[in-house]
Amino acid sequence: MPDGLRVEVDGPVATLILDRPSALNALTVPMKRALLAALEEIAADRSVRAVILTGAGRAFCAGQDLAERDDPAAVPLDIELRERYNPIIRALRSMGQPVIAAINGVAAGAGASIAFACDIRIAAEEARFVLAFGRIGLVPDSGATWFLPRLVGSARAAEMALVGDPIDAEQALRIGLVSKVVPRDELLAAARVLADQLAAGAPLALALTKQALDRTWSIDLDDALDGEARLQGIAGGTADHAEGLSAFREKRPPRFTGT
Ligand code: LHQ
Repeated sequence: MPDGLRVEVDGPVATLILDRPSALNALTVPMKRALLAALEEIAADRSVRAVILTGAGRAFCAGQDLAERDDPAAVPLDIELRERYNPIIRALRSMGQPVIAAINGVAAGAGASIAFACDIRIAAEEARFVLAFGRIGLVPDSGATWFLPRLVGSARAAEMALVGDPIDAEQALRIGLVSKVVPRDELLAAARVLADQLAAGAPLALALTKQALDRTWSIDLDDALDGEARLQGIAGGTADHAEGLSAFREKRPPRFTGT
């Protein structure tokens, strides 16, 4: 693929594969554009109910392509972030469908940040996370400083961000950065099992659940309780809620339609 991203849609599951294995899927401008466009397209496609994000070859993603930064025409870093990285992070959080990061190998720099921004992370035994920013005199970006303390707590986040030592898959599992570790050749199958499970869920309820979880970081308990009641009012009015109740009564699996 010339833009370094493959998109495979199989039934209700879209798999996005960062595909520049010779450079460990380091992100170029065309890849970032393609990734954002794919996320926006999927967000608007009601037939896609779950997303898997993974990398080709031995890496998940090595972050920004550093060779690209040597180009005298490269835009300043703050512009690069505002215009190319931040929209990807926002798209991952605002899309209704759950996104599973299937971390097949090293996730470094903004590659780690993108994994942090996904809803669920599962990893191959070979996976590792490297907050590589400090080594090149930069600060963690693309949401890393926001997601990491929330995922692993402030003490571990500070160590990862300031020291920058790689965190291997076993450690990542122990500190709650990933929820499952499997052998590499089983990773995509494990991601697919999870994606199918999510794809069988009620799409609107899943989208509202994402919203509710994200909101909790900036509100107090009273606001959370009010917010849950508001979202439940919406979910309670859907055909999927009625279908869920019918399926329970009839002792059969529900068939959700996203309405
Ligand atoms: C790479 C890269 C890479 C190009 C490996 N670029 N080629 C946002 C705003 C704008 C600008 C600045 O950045 C940001 C956010 C960021 O993402 S900053 C952080 C950028 N990423 C890094 O600093 C990570 C750099 N890479 C590494 O530290 C290592 O490659 C890791 C730890 C990822 C993997 O190490 P190894 O497994 O030992 O692999 P390797 O180093 O031998 O890499 C294999 C090849 O991939 C090699 O090419 P070659 O032609 O020699 O085989 C590397 O040059 C290439 N590569 N990362 N980011």
